[in-house]
Parts: sequence; structure tokens; C-alpha cells
Amino acid sequence: MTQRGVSVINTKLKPFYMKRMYALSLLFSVLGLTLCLFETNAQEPPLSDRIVFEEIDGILSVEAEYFYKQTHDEQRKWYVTHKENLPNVGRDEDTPHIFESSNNAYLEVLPDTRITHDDKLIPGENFSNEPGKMAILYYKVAFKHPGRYYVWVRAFSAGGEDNGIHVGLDGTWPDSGQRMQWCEGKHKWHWESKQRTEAVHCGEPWKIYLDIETPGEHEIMFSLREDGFEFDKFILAKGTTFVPEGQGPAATISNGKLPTAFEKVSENFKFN
Ligand SMILES: [Ca+2]
Ligand SMILES: [Ca+2]
Ligand SMILES: [Ca+2]
Repeated sequence: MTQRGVSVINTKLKPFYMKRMYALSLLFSVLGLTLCLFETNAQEPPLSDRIVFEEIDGILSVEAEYFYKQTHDEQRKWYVTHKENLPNVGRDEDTPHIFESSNNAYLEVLPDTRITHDDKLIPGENFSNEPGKMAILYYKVAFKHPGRYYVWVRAFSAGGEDNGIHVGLDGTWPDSGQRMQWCEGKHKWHWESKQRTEAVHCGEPWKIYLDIETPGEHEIMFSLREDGFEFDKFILAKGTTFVPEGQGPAATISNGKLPTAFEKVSENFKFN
């Protein structure tokens, strides 16, 4: 009897609660979607891990902004800059550099609290001489031709404390991927493939490479060395004959579909 009574009350109350539950869930969905869109606009990877970049004739070309995952981003994080998005996440004193970036977009690891030698160097915060510790980007790639691939990165360096990065392969950080360094080509997008050494702080050529042992899918990673690093694109090139020029070859994929390119900007473009 009691059970039947409860049951009757519940049945009568059901539409009342259901309407409110429905309204609440709708509200949370809209709020969630808004936050999600905001977040996506700010920093989320644009690609799913189903998109795999492909090596063709010994060249693998990838836009930095097309990473599929980012980890270890508590202290510093990679943010994309393009015509519709200027990150605003703390100190970053130089101007944006969309003009002449490949695909009209690039990444920067922010905030940038060590801009000159006078700013305090804080390992684990604005610097990591060890690879794989901070702000790691991940890219799915596929090779047809195993072998030694030299890593080229197109970067924009405005000072002496924004010009280093590490590169790794399949969860490992080999010696030959540590301390990529830029000294030449300041204040413009510039390809380089040099390793900072004790002997040569500006870096030695042909020391940054990854050995691809097997054909098929692999994962390339990049991690922070210096905050404020601006990262446009990377190329893995088999052998030492290839030297990239301009914006480098277009990215090629083995499966999936790349998003539409970001909108081009003029040299005088400024965010409002
Ligand atoms: Ca900057
Ligand atoms: Ca810096
Ligand atoms: Ca780019």
C-alpha cells in the first residue's frame, strides 16, 4: 500500500522534475559547449590522432600547429597564434609573427618569463635542459623508408632566451635530439638543424637526427627547452642533401583530412 502510494506521488512529480532536469542539462550543455569552443580556440590540438603525416621520398613535413596531443603543460603550454587567435596567458613581450609563417599559424610556448639574460632562469619553470620534462607536443607520422632522418625546425627567435627545443621519438629522447639551437636568422622565420654543444653554444650542424628503425607508424615529440619559443613547422629529411628553403614542402598525410589552411595576413596586420 505504502509502496503504491509512493509510486503515485513519484508519477505525479515526474513531469515536474523531468522538465527542470531537462532545462538544467540543456543549460549545462550550452555552458559546456561555450567553454569547449573557447578552449578549442585558445590551445587545443586541431587534429585527431587518426591523421598521420607521411614521409614521401625521404621527406616528412609537418605543421607545428597540427599536433594531436600535449602533456606536461602545468608550467608552460604551447598555444597557437593565427589571424583569429592571439594567446593571452601572461608575459609575452614581442609582437605576433603570423606573416610568412607556413599555413599562416604557429605555436608559442607561454608565458615567456625569461626574455633576456637578466631575467631569472628557473629550471622546471621557464627552462628545461632535460628533454621530455615540460610542454611535450606529439605528432603521428608514418615512414616508408627507415634510416637516419635529420630534424629541421622553422622557428622565429627574437632574443637569446627563446631559441632552444628538444625532439624525441616513440617515447624516447635520444642524445641526438637534445638542445636544438638557433643563433642565426634572428627576427624572421628561419630553418635550422643544429645541436648546442659544450664546444659550440650556437650549435653544430648534422648532430640533430632521429634513427627510424622500422617502416610504418611512429610518434615524434617536441618538448620545451626555453619558454617563448615560436615553432612554425618541422621536417625530417633522410640524409644530408636536403636543406629546406622558404616555407618548406607542404605537409603530406597518409590518412585522414587536414583542416582548411588558416587565413593569410599582410605584413602590416595587427590584432585589434
Ligand atoms: Ca613571444
Ligand atoms: Ca624565454
Ligand atoms: Ca605553421
